[in-house]
Amino acid sequence: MELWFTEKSNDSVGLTLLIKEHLYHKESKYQTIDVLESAYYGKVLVIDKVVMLTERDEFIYHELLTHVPLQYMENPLSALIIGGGDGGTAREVLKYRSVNRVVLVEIDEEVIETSKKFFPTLSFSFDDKRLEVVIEDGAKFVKETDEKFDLIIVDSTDPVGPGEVLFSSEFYKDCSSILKDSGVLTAQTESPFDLVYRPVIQNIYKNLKTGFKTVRMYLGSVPTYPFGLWSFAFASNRVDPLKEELKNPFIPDGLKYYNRELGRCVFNLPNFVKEIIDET
Ligand code: AG3
Repeated sequence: MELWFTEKSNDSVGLTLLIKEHLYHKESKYQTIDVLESAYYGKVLVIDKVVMLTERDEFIYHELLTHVPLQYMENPLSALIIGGGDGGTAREVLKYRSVNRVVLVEIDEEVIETSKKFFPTLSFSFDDKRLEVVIEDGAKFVKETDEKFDLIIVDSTDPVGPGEVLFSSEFYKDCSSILKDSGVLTAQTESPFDLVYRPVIQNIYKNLKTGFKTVRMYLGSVPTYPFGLWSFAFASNRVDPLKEELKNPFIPDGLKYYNRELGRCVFNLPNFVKEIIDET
C-alpha cells in the first residue's frame, strides 16, 4: 500500500509526499510532533501537521536565515535564536569563528529530543560548548533578559497557535531593546504567494516597523514550504542591507545555498511582492 502525506497550504492547494515509513509520533505539552521517512526529501519533521523541515532542502531555509544577516556584520560575537529546536539554525551560526555565544530559547524540549534522535546532521550543534539551551517561551525570555545580542533569529512555526506571539509588535519591540546598536534581527515570514497569508504578512511587517528603523524583506525558494517561495525579514536600527556593503571578512566553507553575490541580491523583490510590502 502506498502512503502519502499532504500538508494543506490552504483550502485548495497542498504539498504531497510519498512516505516510506512513519517513524515517530508524539503529543507534547504544546503540539504534535511527527517524523516521516519520505521517498524523495529524506526524513521530514512535522509539527501540528505542518512541515518544519526535510533533510533534503533544510539547508536553503537555514542558510538564508543566518548567513544573510551574518555577512552584514563585521565581527558577530553573540546570537539569540528564538525557536529553532531542531538545531539547524544554530548549526549555521556556529560556523562563524567569531561567534562565542549562542542562546537558543525553545518552548518545547520535545522538539530538541526528537531532533537529537532523528536529525543528527542538525542536532550535532547541541554539542557545541558555545551554545546554551533555555527551555522557555521566547517572548517571555526577550522581555526579561538583561543580555544584549548582535543577532536575533526568530526561527518559528507559522503565526498560529503557540508561535503567534512571535510575530507581535510587542515582541519585536522587546527584541529591538535587547539588540546591540548595530544588531540585526531576521525572521521567517511565510509565503508571499499565498493569497490567504497576504494580510498576515502585511501585519507582520507593520509590526516589525514599530520596533525597528529599517525593515527589509528577502526571498528564497524552499520546495517543501507552501508555494515553494518563502520570505524572510531583515530588521535593524542601524544596518540597511540595500545601502550597505557586506562586512564580514569570514565566510564558512561548504555552504550549499548562500554565496555573497546571492546575499547582496536576495533583497531585490518581484513586483507583486513589492506591492504587498508597500501597502503596509
Ligand atoms: N520553521 C517553520 C517554517 C514555517 C513552515 N511553514 C509551513 N510549512 N506551513 C522551520 C523550523 C526549521 N528550523
